[in-house]
Amino acid sequence: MITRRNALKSAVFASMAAPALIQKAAASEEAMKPDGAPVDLSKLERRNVELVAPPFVHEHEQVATLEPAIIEFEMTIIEKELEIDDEGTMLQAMTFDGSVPGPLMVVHEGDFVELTLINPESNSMPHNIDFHAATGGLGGGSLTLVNPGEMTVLRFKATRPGTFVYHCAPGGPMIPWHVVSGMSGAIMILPRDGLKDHENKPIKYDTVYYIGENDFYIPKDADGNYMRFEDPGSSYADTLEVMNGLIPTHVVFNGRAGALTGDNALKSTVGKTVLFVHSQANRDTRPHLIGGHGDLVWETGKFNNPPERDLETWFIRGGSAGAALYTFLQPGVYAYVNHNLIEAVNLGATAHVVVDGEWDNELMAQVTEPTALADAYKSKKALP
Ligand SMILES: [Cu+2]
Repeated sequence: MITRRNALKSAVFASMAAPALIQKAAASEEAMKPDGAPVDLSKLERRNVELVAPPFVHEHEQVATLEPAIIEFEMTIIEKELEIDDEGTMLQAMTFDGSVPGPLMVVHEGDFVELTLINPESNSMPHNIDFHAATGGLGGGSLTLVNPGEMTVLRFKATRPGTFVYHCAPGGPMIPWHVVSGMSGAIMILPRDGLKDHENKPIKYDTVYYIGENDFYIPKDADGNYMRFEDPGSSYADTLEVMNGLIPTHVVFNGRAGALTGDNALKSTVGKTVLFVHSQANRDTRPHLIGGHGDLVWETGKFNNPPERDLETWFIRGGSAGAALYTFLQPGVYAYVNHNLIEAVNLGATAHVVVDGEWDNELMAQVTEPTALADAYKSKKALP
């Protein structure tokens, strides 16, 4: 049996693999290019950005008007119990900055991301961060492992434009467990001159919504009721058993079933353009906007590739973040779902977008409202 103590030990063992030499180099302001030319980061401007909980995103420029800079972010890792559905099912969650998913960071290609990562004394586990956008050091994972009561600062250069997952990866079986406990988020690295369409023409969005999808694995007791645990460590053994069966009990957007429906529905207006950034750090998914489309979709999320057009459903590979741009043409309530409809409807992966505006009768009209079948039709089709 894997106890909490063993779980902690394996995570701490993983931390010992981090070479001290790399840590030292990472702490220096004097970086070196591959050709040996020094890069003096002390000359770069520093800009501090306050992160915002999803589905919202901090203010940012789409086309960079300023020179590349060091963009400072701060995240506090918070272990806390979260309710994940309307039935009161509880998860011993581990979070970046208190939200599931963690906040979306937005920078431009050529900027330096400098993250202060804080693991407060009140937590019970070591944590770290692996940025899929970063190069080397296990995405930063080998340089950022912090025990409760510690902090660390990681800097990496944003070299590839696109949407990328970040997640906790503290070593061994701790990696999938921390990820399915909520420790993932995304970063969007915009080209300095902004997004381009399939013809390489500049395009803009009015709003970004960040949707992080999670698969949860909540153990059941002998009576078939979801179990509740005192702390993350005591949930580990039972949770691992469900995880290894690969069948999630919940598949949700933004940390709980119903997180983005009802009063929390996303909002837009006819004529407005929304960029949906969708991440899944662990498992494949297939977003679909019921009644709408993906006008331009970067299915793999990487802006150096031309976007696909007019998609009905797009595929987000587990461990990646994609981006879909859509201009709303009709008012109404749209469901944004994972189009495995069992996961959408029964397990929780549904969001709503409430759109204001004028109905376009050319695009769609109710020619006859539902009404009793007329006798003429019955005889024509030989119906009873
Ligand atoms: Cu963690």
